[in-house]
Amino acid sequence: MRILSYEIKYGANEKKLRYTTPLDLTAKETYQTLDGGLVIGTRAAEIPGGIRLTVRLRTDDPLPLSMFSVAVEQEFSHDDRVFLNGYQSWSLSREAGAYERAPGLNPLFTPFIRMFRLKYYGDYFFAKYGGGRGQFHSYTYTYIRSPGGSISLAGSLTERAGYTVFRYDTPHSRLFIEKDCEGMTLEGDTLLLDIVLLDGTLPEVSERYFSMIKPRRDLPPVQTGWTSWYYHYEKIDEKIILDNLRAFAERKVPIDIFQIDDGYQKAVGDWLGTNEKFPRGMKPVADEIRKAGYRPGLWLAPFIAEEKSDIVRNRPEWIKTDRYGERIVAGHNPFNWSGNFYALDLCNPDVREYLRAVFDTVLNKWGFGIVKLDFLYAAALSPSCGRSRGQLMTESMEFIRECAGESWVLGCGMPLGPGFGYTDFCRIGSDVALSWQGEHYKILGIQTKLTLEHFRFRERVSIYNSLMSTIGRHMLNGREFMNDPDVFILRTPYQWLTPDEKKTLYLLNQIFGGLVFTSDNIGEYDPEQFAFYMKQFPFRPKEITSCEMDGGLLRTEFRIEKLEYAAFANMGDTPRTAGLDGHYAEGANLLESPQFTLAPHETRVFLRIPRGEYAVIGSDLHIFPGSETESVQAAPRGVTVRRAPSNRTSGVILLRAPNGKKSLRVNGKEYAVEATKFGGAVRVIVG
Ligand code: 9PG
Repeated sequence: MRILSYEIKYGANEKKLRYTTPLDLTAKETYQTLDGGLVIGTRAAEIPGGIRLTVRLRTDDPLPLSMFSVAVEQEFSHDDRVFLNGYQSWSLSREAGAYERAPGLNPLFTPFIRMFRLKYYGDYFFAKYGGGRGQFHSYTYTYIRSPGGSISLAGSLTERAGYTVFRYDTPHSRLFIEKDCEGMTLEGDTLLLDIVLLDGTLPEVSERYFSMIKPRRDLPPVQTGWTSWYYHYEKIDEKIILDNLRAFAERKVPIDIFQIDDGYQKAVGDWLGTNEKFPRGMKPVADEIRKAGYRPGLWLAPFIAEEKSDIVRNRPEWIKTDRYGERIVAGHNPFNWSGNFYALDLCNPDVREYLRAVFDTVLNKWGFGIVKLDFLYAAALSPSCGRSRGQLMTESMEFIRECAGESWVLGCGMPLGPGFGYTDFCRIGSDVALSWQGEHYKILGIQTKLTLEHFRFRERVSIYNSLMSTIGRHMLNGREFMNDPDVFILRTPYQWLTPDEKKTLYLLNQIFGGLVFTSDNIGEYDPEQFAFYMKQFPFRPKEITSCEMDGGLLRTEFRIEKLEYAAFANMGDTPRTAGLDGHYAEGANLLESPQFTLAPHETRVFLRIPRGEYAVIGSDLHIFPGSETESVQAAPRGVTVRRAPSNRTSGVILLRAPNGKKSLRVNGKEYAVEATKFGGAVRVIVG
């Protein structure tokens, strides 16, 4: 990547001004005074593995800034891949071929798109969608992956002055690093741009880049749990919640969080009152959850209010308006809500005071220990108060943290960059649907094959869409927040997934997620489903060492402490073959250089058989064989294998026996040593 020049557009003395200036990085610092007294300073510094470029602006009189862009020269080969980070949590984020097309919403469906205000869920109403080959953009960070696997990353260290948009034009060998500064008024000193360009492997550049971003938060440990949304949706009541809670408590399932989603509140916006389905209010429910040993969680959408809410009816001045005085619509949901929902005006001190009271009530009076904050993008739909969208979003996230104190926040529907350092957990993909591609639409009463994929709606509810971002954004997990990949589904009723699809969603969420929930009523599971569900415990952090997509086939390698795994997922609709070199275990089956065919939407996980005496070389107690075991201790009187306390499954652990042993005493029982493909082993029966 070679930085060429910058371009700036602003207003001064009633004129629109525009400058383009070459950027000479051999000069460490440059200063230039432009018309209207605007001073622009650039600074380039070498950092380990790359460079850091900062751009500062200074003006005594307020000046409107309308555009800032840095042009970078970069040659793209046809085999290069480019990571495109979507606008907000739900927006598809994936690697694209350097010469692919990624056009905006499909104009064929304009009436529907208008009716449901789909534009406002994404960036379609303000971003540039060229639609030509190699014309696409990425928010806050991006990288180019060359065929050998080397990575060139470009990332912003702060979105405080506005979203940083990496806009590609690959046929013209260009990458433009732009600030979305619409609506921004400059005054005093502004750190406009602070970016790094880094080269290395994906784990290397991720580690360097994300560790430089400020503010930083100490992140919580990985979490498992339950949420009410993806089974009952808004049709929850106290009984449904407590029935589900009982199913976990009776079986002593060691989840961490039990979260109530949308459906308890009086209306979206009216958070201080519950509806008739929660006649005792929320405190008694939170208390029961705590009594069962779980952390109670509650869903809120603090920046919006729906049509029928008291806020919309009685506090019209709390709703943000555009320059024509029209209320700003954040979306339209006639299904579970009352139609339009509107953005609150966070510049209004009364709105802030109300939200402080809401957080105080939910966290301190009702006693919830984590809040899922949804539709956060609504804080920054339109520039206002002299601030760009990214500025508004960053300040809103700062406000959220102020309201929540040290309580855990799970961000959702959130532009990610501005939330870095403010949330503990964050949704990093779309909602899952109850089928692989989401709903097929009926048009004029006729069932079609059309899904929102045909609309090119990147925020669409779909398992495929969700998983693509779970894979694409995995590097954020444990660095900026703990990734929430959305729920997995193992149940039988009310879903339309094949067994392979259920397993893929389960395994990929467990590999790449830092907070993994389900909405299943585990009391409805048959014994086989329950056993499979229990094989997630203990849920341990993963270190992803490689992750590559090859035309719909995912191949990833990761570590759980010292154990090494490889997983393959066929995200495509036709069978794919794959293979591994070396010694692997799939469950308790030992395999030499396995070669296999993956059915559409199928995933398989393999443990690389570790070396050493008394190593666990296979196990069917856990979806990641071997990670159920905490320690193996060998003493003259026998071997002790200790499982993690949360692992309660039954099955076998394959333990390597040292050379020359005929039998081995393990956990007080004598086992014959069997000859396996890879030497002597004992088959320890557990449970
Ligand atoms: C509650 C839900 C759940 C869910 C959230 C969010 O693009 N869309 O139209 C769209 C609408 C709703 C939505 C996601 C996308 O769901 O992600 O987990 O909390 O709200 O209403």
